[in-house]
Amino acid sequence: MDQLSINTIRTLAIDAVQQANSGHPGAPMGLAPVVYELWQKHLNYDPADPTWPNRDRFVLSAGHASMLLYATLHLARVKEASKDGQVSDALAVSMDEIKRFRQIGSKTPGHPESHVTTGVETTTGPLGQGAGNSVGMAIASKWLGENYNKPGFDIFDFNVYTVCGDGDLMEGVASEAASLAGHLKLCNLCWIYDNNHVTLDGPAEWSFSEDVMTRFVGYGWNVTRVSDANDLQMLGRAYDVFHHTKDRPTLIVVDSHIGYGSPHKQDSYEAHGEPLGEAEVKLVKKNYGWPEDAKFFVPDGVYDQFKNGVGKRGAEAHASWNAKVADYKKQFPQLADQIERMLAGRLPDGWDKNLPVFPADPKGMATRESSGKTLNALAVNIPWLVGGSADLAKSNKTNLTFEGAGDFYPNAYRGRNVHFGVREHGMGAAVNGMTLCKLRAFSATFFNFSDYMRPSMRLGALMEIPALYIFTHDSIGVGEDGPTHQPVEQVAAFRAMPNMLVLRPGDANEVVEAYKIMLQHTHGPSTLILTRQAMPTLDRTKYAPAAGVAKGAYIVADAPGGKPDVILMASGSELSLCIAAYEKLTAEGRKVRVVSMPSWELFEQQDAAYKESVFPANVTARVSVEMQSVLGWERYTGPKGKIIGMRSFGASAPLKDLLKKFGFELDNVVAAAREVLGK
Ligand SMILES: Cc1ncc(C[n+]2csc(CCOP(=O)(O)OP(=O)(O)O)c2C)c(N)n1
Ligand SMILES: [Mg+2]
Repeated sequence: MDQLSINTIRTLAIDAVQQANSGHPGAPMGLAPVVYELWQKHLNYDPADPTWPNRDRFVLSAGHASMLLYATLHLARVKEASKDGQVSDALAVSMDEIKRFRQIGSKTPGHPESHVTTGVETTTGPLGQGAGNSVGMAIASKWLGENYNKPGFDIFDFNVYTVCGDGDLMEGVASEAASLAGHLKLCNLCWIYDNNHVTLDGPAEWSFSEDVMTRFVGYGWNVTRVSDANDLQMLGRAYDVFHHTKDRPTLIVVDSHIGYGSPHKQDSYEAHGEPLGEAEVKLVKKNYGWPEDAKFFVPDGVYDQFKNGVGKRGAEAHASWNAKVADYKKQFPQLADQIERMLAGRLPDGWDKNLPVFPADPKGMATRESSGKTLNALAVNIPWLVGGSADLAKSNKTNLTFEGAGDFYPNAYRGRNVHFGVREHGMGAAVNGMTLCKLRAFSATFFNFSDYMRPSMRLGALMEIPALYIFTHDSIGVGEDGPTHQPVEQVAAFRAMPNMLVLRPGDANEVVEAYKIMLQHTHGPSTLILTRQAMPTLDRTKYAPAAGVAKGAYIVADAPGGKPDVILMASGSELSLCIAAYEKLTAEGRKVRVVSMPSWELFEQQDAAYKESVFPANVTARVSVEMQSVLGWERYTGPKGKIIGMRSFGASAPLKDLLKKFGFELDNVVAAAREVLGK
């Protein structure tokens, strides 16, 4: 029966790829027994409720092998959950969906997408990302266990399993993640390495010859090997080794054959990413002892096999967990309430109490400063706001310093400050994994190094998860560190990213408003962009309240009667420059409006009437000021406007010299306004 079930996974993958005439049959054929043994005997997973919070997480980092996952979800009869977490009787992956593999609107896209298919724990495909996510999930499991478990009540102790290929292990992000996991001694993490000696272009030896086992031993992992992917007993033993290893993560190296059973394509890159072809499919099926002409065939007893394996084990484990939680609720109602809210993506009552209010101050402070104060106030109110920086916490001002905040250290997993080390990409992937496990997780680094974590941020956006990416040192305002550290094109690039909420607040009180928006933004990530250098805190009795941030762009200062001749617009540190220009031009008798524009995305969501009220079509004299690439500002300045921004990399010099060189000075803004006014 085991063999029949394994071959069902294989043939479903083969048939789906063949029918789509597109996809990757080889890895599912090689790995079917590995995944089968895991799901049947080890994975703590209830197919009747794929939202069970303490389920083990199964991550397919080798996302191209998606049919391996879809076939398993189908055969285990995993139920579908709606976006708000309601589980229905429908299957997450029906046979019809398998037949619609890679077709428009199907639940079976080419690579697994967590926001499309129930049971897909994270979106994978860009190699290495799933591995990185899995470290975040393991961090989350440890953090949750440490903070919510009580004697006799192990509410959170889930394990995280990740299937990685050669490609995953070649990627830098997986190396960062493995290094971090080893350092943190995450014994709840198990990576399964598909050592099949083949990659896309050809034999793996063309490009990959390091000793993976020694490398992982060096990371501080426990490493074991299974020399035959078809040996269920040895696989079972390897999983047992993982269960018994309580002081480090485990890597299981599995020697497998890509395209297993294919007479002409086994062990060849040809099995990697193309359908086998009708003739070869028949030969493979013959090899498996399968009816040659049967397609999408599930033999009698296979569904029952999964039902009696993972299904039964999962249902029992889930039921005993439910009973435990019912008791826990009685004994620890406050903690239970926290858990319930956290899992539902809600915030505690009073989550926004005691937020700082910053008094007007011409000298003001850097937005990284006001961010640090706001983040700390929020973290006091929201116990599951957890995160850290890639070794720049002191510069990012993201340390949580209130009493009891604590640090997340190896074997001391209670603290709120995670030290990601100089691993931006690994941090991005980990924060996504933590967020997928319902923590409100944040990362932090210099904005210029967003380039090092952008692939993970992009997946966060695709997955529609509320990850919080905090960046400081957001422009040439960095000064002497020079162009290697001065972002120019990054804001434009994130504005171009679908589903990414970008916020570049213009003073301390806008920072507070930005955080409020981010914390309430549940269906996508937020990128918060902050300065290193001080900027004035605007007098909000004189200028409009910072609450306008919620609309993305709002009028901060205006001409009498709301009838301006010229509009100055800015985000971030350039807002105060526009205000200064406003004062000067107004004193000259000109009619000026200043629009603060911390978020294009939020502004674009407003209705036409609001947009027109901020940017009346008949006011064509407009100037934008932003210490970032000019790209895109013409949308708001219009053809007759002027854009003050960056058209080159920055330079290494004291800030005042840079501001002069690149035109971010009062006189230049005033001159631009006069120019567009034509007088
Ligand atoms: C970041 C990234 N780069 C490149 C690819 C394209 N790609 C997909 S699979 C693959 C080869 C991976 O080889 P391996 O992990 O050994 O998978 P196998 O062929 O053994 O299934 C490549 C280059 C990708 N998906 N992601
Ligand atoms: Mg390979």
